[in-house]
Amino acid sequence: DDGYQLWLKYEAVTNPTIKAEYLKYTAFIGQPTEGKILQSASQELQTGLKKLLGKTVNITNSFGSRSGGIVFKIETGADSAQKPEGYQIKLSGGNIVVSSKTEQGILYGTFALLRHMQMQETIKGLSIASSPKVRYRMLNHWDNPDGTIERGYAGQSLWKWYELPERVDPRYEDYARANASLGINGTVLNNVNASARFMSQEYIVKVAAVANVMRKYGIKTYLSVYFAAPKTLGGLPTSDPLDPQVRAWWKEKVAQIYKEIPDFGGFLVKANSEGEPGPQDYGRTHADGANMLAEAFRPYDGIVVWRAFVYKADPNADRFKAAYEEFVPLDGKFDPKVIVQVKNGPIDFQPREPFSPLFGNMPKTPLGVEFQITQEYLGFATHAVYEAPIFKECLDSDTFVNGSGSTVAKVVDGSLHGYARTLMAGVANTGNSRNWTGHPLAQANWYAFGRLSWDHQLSSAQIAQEWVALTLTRNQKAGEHITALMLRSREIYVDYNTPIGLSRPWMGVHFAPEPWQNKGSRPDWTAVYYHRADSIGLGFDRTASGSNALAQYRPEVQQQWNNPDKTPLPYLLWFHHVRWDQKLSTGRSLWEELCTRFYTGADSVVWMQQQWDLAKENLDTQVYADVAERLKVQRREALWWRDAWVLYLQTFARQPVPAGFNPPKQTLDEIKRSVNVYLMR
Ligand code: BDP
Repeated sequence: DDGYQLWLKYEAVTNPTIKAEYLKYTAFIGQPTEGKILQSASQELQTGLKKLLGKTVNITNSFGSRSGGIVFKIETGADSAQKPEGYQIKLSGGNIVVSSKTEQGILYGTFALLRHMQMQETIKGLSIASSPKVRYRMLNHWDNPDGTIERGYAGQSLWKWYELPERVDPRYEDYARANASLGINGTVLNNVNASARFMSQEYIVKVAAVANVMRKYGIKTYLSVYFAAPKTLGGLPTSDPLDPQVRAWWKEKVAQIYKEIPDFGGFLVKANSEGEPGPQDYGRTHADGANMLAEAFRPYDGIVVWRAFVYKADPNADRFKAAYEEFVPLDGKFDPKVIVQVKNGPIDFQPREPFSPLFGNMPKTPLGVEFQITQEYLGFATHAVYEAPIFKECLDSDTFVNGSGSTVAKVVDGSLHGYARTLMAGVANTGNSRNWTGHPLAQANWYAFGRLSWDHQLSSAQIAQEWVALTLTRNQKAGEHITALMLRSREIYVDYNTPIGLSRPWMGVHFAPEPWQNKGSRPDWTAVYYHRADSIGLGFDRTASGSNALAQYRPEVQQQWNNPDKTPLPYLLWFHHVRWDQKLSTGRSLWEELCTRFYTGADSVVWMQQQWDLAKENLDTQVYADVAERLKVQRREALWWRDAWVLYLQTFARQPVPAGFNPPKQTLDEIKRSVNVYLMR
């Protein structure tokens, strides 16, 4: 198994009773109209049934009152309370009926039915109904026009711009199938650090060729835009959003795009962030910039997704507070076609962050959440980190804006503030590696993001079990070992990487341990800015005695985190500068607790290896070997992280490694040298 099929392997059904049940409904596939998306659904069903049951089932338009088949039914408005993309699957008139108000809903229902069959579940009394909780369920590709991927660890970009539009790689269709099977309905093809070339006619026709494939699977295509394109591409003297010429240029541009891509999704914008141009270059606000683009979309269905990932190079500021400070004053000022996209945490996709204080504090502006699926800070493609618990931790966090139970999920799905447009975005981890994601287990993160974007109430465990059964093995015991490994993997990673609320958004490669890094072109691009280690202690004081970032949260949230004695350990160093000898709730001092985490975290990778080995007999040999080898790398790198942190922090704490743990064999200088190798050109 080379991993190419992802969770769409459709392995033959082995349970004879179940197989007999399914076979009763294989006389035909009833597809009532010729719609393109319905055709995709029929084809997928035909492919799936052939592999699951070994039988080719014919697709027919004229099935009248025949029974014994699987039938698609488009419901007319009145007879269903479902959202347009929702579906129902039930037994009726001797058929399995998949119904929805839209073709897209039928496609999602078809994938749900196939999932049900892959899991070998009975269809007696079958009745499944499901609707997406969020409207825009989107992948963000950070893919560059030259084929590289920013923070991508699975090879080169899937999009072959130099071959398009004439040659359309068949892989685009498999990409679309995989996403549609999860309910993902949008994809942004290019990096948020955008190239203006995507706004040229040359590239628009290339994008249109990709969009033609996506459309068959209900996926809309979006582009990231370079805010200064009116100047660089259009030759205008300015890109000022209030300049009439600039506004006219964007209107014209959007019209040009819709000519080639009638269902174009919209724009994603990173502006005035990390050196990207934006409205502030002209003394205008984020709202001015976003609203100008929204105006260009007025005649169309498309939207503008404006990112809130901003922080200024101010040596005295706490980067944590930046997005809130810039965006909260703009609440209510955005055009209804704008969604503001907020990273899950206030800084930058760390292994653990508190939820962003923007959630709940912009009741008049639809806020979408942005998760990072690609493992920029999670060990690239060599560490196994199952991310559903990271996504869930944010979604389940209580903002308390409208009293208790005001979770981030309720902000994002619109139920708290009544947003009409709701969005969940994930920065993709795909590339042209044969198995799509580099690390075979990283496929589960794409899967989990997609499933949660449809239904954020699914549990991490349920999603893991599902993914394992569809992708790796249906053997129950083996599945239990693998899901156990997956479910603990994030905490294990945090323990050896950033325990007790440490963070690590330093420069360099985001791969190697560099807690000593103290030089950068700005203070918040150093490691020492974040951990604040000194002879007294460790951590960033964000209470009133420090940056007071905590004040951006509701009082109930502040209460959870403002007292260092009561702050849960996972968040402690996010909010407090704690003395090395301070006794923690575990009975250990901060220094002892840190060492304990670093050591047990790194040693737990051995436990992960054992779990994987216990599943060996029930795994494909190629997949087994690939993951086993990557776990060896992970073990080596976990020790590297442990030793780097322990030796570096020891220079401040000036205490021995606690009894029971073997002090690192290498010196700090030796580790620094090994890290520097990764930074050489
Ligand atoms: C950071 C990445 C950087 C991205 C940036 C962003 O290091 O490559 O461009 O986020 O989200 O995590 O814009």
